[in-house]
Amino acid sequence: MKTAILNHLLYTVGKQALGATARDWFLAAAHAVRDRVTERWMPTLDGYYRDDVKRVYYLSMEFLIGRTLVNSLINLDLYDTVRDALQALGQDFEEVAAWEVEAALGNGGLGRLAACLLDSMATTGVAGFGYGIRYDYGMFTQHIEHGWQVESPENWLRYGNPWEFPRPGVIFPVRFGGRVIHFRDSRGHDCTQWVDAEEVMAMAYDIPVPGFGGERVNNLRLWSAKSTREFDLKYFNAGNYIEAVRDKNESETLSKVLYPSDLTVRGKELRFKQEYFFVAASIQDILARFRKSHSNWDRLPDKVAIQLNDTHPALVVAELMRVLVDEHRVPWEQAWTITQGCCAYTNHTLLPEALETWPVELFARVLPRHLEIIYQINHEFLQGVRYRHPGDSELLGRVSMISEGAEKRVRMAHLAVIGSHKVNGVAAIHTGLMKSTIFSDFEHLSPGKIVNRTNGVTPRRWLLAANPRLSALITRHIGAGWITELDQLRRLEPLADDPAFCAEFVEVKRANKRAMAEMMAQRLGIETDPDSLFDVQVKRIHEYKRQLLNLLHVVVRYARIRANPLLESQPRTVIIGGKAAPGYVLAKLIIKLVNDISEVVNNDPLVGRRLRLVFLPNYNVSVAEMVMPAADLSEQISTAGTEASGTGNMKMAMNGALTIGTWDGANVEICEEVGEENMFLFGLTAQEVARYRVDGYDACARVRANKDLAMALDMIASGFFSPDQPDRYRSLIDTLTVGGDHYLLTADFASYMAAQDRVDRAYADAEGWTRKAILNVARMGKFSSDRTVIEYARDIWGVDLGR
Ligand code: 26W
Repeated sequence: MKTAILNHLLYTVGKQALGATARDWFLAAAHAVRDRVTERWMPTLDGYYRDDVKRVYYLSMEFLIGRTLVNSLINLDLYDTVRDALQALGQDFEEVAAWEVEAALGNGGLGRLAACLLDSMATTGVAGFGYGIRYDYGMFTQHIEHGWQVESPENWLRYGNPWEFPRPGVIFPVRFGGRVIHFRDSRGHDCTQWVDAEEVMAMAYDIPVPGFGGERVNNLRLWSAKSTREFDLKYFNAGNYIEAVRDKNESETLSKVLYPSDLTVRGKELRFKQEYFFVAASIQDILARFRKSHSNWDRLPDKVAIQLNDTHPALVVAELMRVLVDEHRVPWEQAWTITQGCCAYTNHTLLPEALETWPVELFARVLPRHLEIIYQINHEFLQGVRYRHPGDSELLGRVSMISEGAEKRVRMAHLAVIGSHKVNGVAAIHTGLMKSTIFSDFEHLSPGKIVNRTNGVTPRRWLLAANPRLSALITRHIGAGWITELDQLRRLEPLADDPAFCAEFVEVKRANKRAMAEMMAQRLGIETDPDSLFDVQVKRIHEYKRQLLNLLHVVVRYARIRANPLLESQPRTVIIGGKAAPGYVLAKLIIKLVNDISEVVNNDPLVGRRLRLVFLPNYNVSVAEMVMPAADLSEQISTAGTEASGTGNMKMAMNGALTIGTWDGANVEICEEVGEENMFLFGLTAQEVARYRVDGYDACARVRANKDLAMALDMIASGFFSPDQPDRYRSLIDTLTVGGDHYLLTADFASYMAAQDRVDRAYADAEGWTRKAILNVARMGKFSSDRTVIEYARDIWGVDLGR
């Protein structure tokens, strides 16, 4: 390994040991590791050809991979080897590893789930291929200036990406615009052609994805936009060199940047083009691979499963139809059976503002042929509905793929549902709500199509790699089988009553908290007490996730200390982290509020060690890897019925945090596993929330009726935390009162405060808390993404894993 690293330092990086920077050492080590990954990658792909296996294609606009070095070392069992080799070369492993820039090609939950599923496919034995976009700029870096979020672009490829293989030979044209012509060919067949379109090229970059144990290495293929040769020549021949290069730039903007907003990207033509860009390239690649060993199109669903990660790749349905019908002359009916047989769609959100629709006008301009195909699919679908439900014209309007109104729009979710053989939600409650709300008509029309696949997270990254202290402790007591069979953690249960084990467990948590406290002191200049309760809420900033509810608790706690300076109070460190979409004004205001409150609280000598509030800047995968193992309390407090699943809830519980949460998303199933006595659940149920919304309720009356709530809101609204601009939070607080409090913070407030009191009391009983924390770890087996993948494989992908 030493020689391998030195060789790469010299021949790949072009440096000598003398004068090599830590980054040079990182690159050299990464290449040495990549060699080992590559050796296992080729045989894996060869084996897939040889055995003609069914391939699973996971299409996602986002892959939030994070850093790769440590994960590869762990999956290949090379961690000690490389650490020792670097040591022998005079380098500190952790310092070198810290130079890796993470691949942040995603916003949050949806992108991170895609990365966890890739790891689990490679580990459990699925021939799984990711397809996505190689954004030049991934998720922005968040800086805090005067308490406000400031975004800066992250040029993550500046020093090269050692994990990727550019494939200049794998390049496909993708067309936009033009028009459609219909004609009859010499044999009298009706034909359709899409002509006069502009062309952009999609070039492949491959990233190997090693499974745990290193036997199998799958592939993640990301597309990058390149201008076409013809494009250049057209202008060049006209003598306009500068124009040619300008246009070249423009066509390459397609893969320039990730839209940094989950939930809404309204009317952004570039985003629409990005979606088609990666869909069209992926379909060409998938079909070319199929055609190497098959000639019968009917066999496609036996060999190809295409999973749509939300509706962002839903154009697959229309594109696959277009290619089969227009280019390969497959009869329409047959093409439709094939398309439905291949596709399945995962829904990740119920929020109406997040359901993608695109104006028909935009379709007509950018993808005219696809619009025709969508109309045709819709026509046939509605005919079937009309036949089964004669006279129900309202039903037709509700299920149509086109929403009528001032502006006609294509409903991408309906395209995805109708074009798929299975549709899934990501937690039991979420799937139930899909069936009873947004997709209730489809549930009646095709019972059994909508199924649940509860999310999971990979225990390799989120326990083994992120929390080496806890994983060593676990392995010492129950062996290493849990790494690939997480249910084995159950064997820890009896140890919850073993004082020696408990003592070790406490020591692990304390060490993780100390490391976290050091980081906060170093990077943020905030001193925190590692013996205080670490209360953590890390996730995107959203009204529905209710970071504001968390802040109300902090304010009440602070006010109580001020009102009674001698009050005994369980010391707390409240940590909040997350990015706001750049255009989401209220979310950015919430970040400023965290910082304003923390400024006051952390500098108030009256408070002493009893309370700290920390905003953790630039929350990303690497930060998460440090935070998850240090959390005591996991805040999962979304309005019931709004968080599809959540996955941070799983990561924290797996690392021994107790959850304070609502009856939402996967919290419900975590409760089923770990037991309600080991969590702090509170608040309205999804049914109650729905009833409140129908009946309407008086938020202002709620505020008047609760002194703590009224006081906290008044302190914030009157400028107590923002003396430099007393009305800064007026608009934010108004959303909770005169604004109607859509996310029901005032309705859940009292119940949340009561749950926080239970937390304090439970934490005061150190032994009782430790027991609960151990039982949380022991009972999280269900939430391995290996289980999730196995469930998808069985009857969505039709892949036999021999289990
Ligand atoms: C159109 C722009 C856009 C971008 C992303 C719309 C919607 C999204 C995602 C659906 C947002 C997202 O990340 N959803 C999260 O998915 C996770 C994985 O299933 C769940 O755990 C989270 O609860 C859900 O919010």
